[in-house]
Amino acid sequence: MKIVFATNNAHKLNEVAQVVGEKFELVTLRECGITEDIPENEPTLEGNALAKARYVYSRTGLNCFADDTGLEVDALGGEPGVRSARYATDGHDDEANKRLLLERMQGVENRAAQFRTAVALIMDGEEYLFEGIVRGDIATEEHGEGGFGYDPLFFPEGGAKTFAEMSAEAKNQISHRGRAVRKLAEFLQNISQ
Ligand code: ITT
Repeated sequence: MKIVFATNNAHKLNEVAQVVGEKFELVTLRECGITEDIPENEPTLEGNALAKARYVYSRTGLNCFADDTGLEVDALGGEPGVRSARYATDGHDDEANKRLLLERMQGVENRAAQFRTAVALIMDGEEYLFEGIVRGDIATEEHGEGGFGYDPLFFPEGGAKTFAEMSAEAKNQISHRGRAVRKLAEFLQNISQ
């Protein structure tokens, strides 16, 4: 089954391709001729994921899904949340975002946080949502070179390694995106049988 994954983030594409394996052929935005940035102005992760999927569906008519992810920090009242990409600046400045997070968390004892992913699927015009969450803790400094975004600052599930210190497979096993995309893959498999 061919399905469009509406993302411009190559790291996400690799992670998701690994989870869905051979079962689905992922079509990229570029392959559908969509090169412009898709607006993400909704107040929730679910709203943004749906907005991205609707944009692609209306342009291509192809079955598609999109994800929106946020890092939700307990001591910051769930921030940066839906604003995770634009936390420090208007753009996707990962370095500035991590610096600002460390600054806001300086001296804060409660370091509990979660990554949350909302996946929106549009299949034959019907809309579906899937969610994946991983709880963890915010580090006091960066650890590791792998992953992307906030990964060097997040210790998942009480572990001693950040996502940036784990292999892609190990991250996918327990990550927000791995969990949400496995639900999506199961759903797609059930309806295609
Ligand atoms: P899209 O094209 O799919 O929209 P994006 O990079 O804009 O790609 P998001 O809006 O979902 O993706 O990302 C929000 C922010 O959260 C952004 O700063 C990412 O770097 C960060 N992020 C997303 N997934 C992450 C993950 O698995 N680990 C660490 N940071 C992540």
